[in-house]
Amino acid sequence: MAKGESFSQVLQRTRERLSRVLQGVLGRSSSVAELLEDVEEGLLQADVGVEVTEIVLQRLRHALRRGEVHQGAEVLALLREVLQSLLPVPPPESFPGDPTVVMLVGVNGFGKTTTAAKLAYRWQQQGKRPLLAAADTFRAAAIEQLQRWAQTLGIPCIRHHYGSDPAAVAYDAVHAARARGLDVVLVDTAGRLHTKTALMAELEKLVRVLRRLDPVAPHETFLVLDASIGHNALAQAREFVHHLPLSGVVLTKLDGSARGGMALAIAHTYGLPIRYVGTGEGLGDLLPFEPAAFVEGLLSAVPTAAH
Ligand SMILES: Nc1nc2c(ncn2[C@@H]2O[C@H](COP(=O)(O)OP(=O)(O)O)[C@@H](O)[C@H]2O)c(=O)[nH]1
Ligand SMILES: [Mg+2]
Repeated sequence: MAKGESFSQVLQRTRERLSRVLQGVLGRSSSVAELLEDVEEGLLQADVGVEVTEIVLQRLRHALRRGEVHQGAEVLALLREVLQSLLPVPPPESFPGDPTVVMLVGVNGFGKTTTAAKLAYRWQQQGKRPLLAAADTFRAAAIEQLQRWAQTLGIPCIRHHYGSDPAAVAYDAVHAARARGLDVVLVDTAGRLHTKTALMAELEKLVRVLRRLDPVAPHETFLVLDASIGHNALAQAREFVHHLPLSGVVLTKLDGSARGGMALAIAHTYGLPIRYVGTGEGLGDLLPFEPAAFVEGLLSAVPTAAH
């Protein structure tokens, strides 16, 4: 089982793309215009996106013009501050339900099923008793995949057969958790159906049925986004944002991605906090999101004198 990496490690490739920003800020550029150009190119290359890059540039431009910052270290400190201010601080983990219901939604292949298993593992380590619900009934392989994770973890997995109603699976899962006194139900869902409309209708029904059992369920609905796809993942997931009561994002596959800058675009585009980050395929490869540590990981290839 992989031990899990730090932000500094998983952001290495993104940081390489940002090196232009640092070179610019820390002295390469001979004028303010050149500095801003270096920052712009670096941010765009790391997939921060045009809109957020423009916000960052405006803040820097403004501070430079008013003489609030002058030299490299000051500009860098401001840059850190601006980037961090763009990342909402996630709420602390809490388990208010009986059981707490956590739903994972998102495009096929983005990492929902793996994340369900990782969260179950994480909470199991904290002494919670989780249960997995196989509500992606569109693909037989998805049910088996979740079942295998449940076996590895030694926890129950509620499953019906392929093609059955996902809302019925979730309903049974909550009942089973209550009957067995379990704390958390993780609902894995489909990322693809015959049409997008059908998928959204199915997920909305899932929420309605859960609310019949507990008016405030699902207590968390996480949108799972694939960092290796970068900005494009945001466009692909738009439907989910419009149809579901999302409470946060899990950004998967940050390991090996040079597009970690998309984390900054997520908050801006969706107004959602990132809650966890996936750093590999193993059960332990999940980090709770921390804006300060994340920004530090983005910009840490800096000589200490510049801090
Ligand atoms: N490297 C890496 N691979 C991941 C991560 N999360 C998921 N995957 C892989 O991505 C693929 C799709 O994941 P899966 O959970 O089946 O996606 P789903 O279709 O959304 O349920 C699998 O091969 C996973 O092992 C991650 O954080 N890092
Ligand atoms: Mg899946």
